[in-house]
Amino acid sequence: MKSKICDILGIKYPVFQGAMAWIADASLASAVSNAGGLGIIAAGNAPADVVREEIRRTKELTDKPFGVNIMLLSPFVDEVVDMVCEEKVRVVTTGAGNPGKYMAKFAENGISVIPVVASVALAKRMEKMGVYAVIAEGMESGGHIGKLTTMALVPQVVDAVNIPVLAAGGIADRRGVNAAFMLGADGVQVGTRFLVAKECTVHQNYKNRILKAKDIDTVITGSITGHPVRVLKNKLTKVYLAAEKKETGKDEPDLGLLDELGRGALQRAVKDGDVDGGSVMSGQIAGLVKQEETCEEIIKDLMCDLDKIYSII
Ligand code: TUI
Repeated sequence: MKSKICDILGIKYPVFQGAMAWIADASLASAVSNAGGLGIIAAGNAPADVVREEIRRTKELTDKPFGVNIMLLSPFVDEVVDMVCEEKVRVVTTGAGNPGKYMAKFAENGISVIPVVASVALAKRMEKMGVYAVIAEGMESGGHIGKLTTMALVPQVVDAVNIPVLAAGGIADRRGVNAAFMLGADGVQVGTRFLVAKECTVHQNYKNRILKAKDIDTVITGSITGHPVRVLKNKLTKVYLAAEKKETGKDEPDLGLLDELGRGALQRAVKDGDVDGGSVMSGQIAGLVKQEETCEEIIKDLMCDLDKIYSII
């Protein structure tokens, strides 16, 4: 079994680093790419110039392939799409939506598009639009999530499409990687474990929360607003979940209050280290993540013995 992903993208290991908004910058992405995986810069909600700067820094820090993730709920999507084309980024992953309206532009610029999908229907639609591969992401993941688990989603997507499938959600060690390959995936995307990488510039308080998290420590906020987000439980989630339940008299939750509570919350946790009042996005697998390591150590550990088992490398 040879992973199709590696040959075409020019990477050594079929491991993508999950795009984490405000977190996945040039430092993390270049370290992952230098270690043989695919480092990914997260555009998140940032304007194009901020992301351009990270792309240029990454080009200085690595000569290996890397990607940019475009978060489709961002108000800056259009300008970020134009900018990744100008910067001749080779791989674009997308999240939190359907990248359909940008596909022609990506194709004109020779960009390989790899969208995150949370359902078979979207995977099939994406295949028809000519994407290079899909990332089937289960709801074990941190951040914005769909409804299905990795175990249920990945094999159904694998059977439904004829393009490579990467598995994401709940994968943080070689057992998870093996399981993904058993489900028919051609590669994996890993987020939470790279959050505590030595090269990851997230605030140390955030890393410490991940390192001490237990299996049952995440909750899902935002179900009511249609944008469910998995985060570690803290003071903010207590208030937020209570506000989601609270009725305003019109039999509706107080959407204004929810908006206010959520605004800037991720940035507060990532940059200021406010892990009580901020949003600490994390996958369910955080309980397995016990030490800070370099990206090279993480990738070697994820891939350990896999080459012998599947001769994928
Ligand atoms: O996008 C993510 N994870 C994210 S984005 C993010 S920033 C954010 N903050 C607050 C609210 C919302 C976003 C933090 N984490 N993962 C990829 C992902 N995409 N997960 C699920 C999906 C998805 C869900 C539904 C993709 C497409 C979709 O349907 C689109 C359609 O039109 O059918």
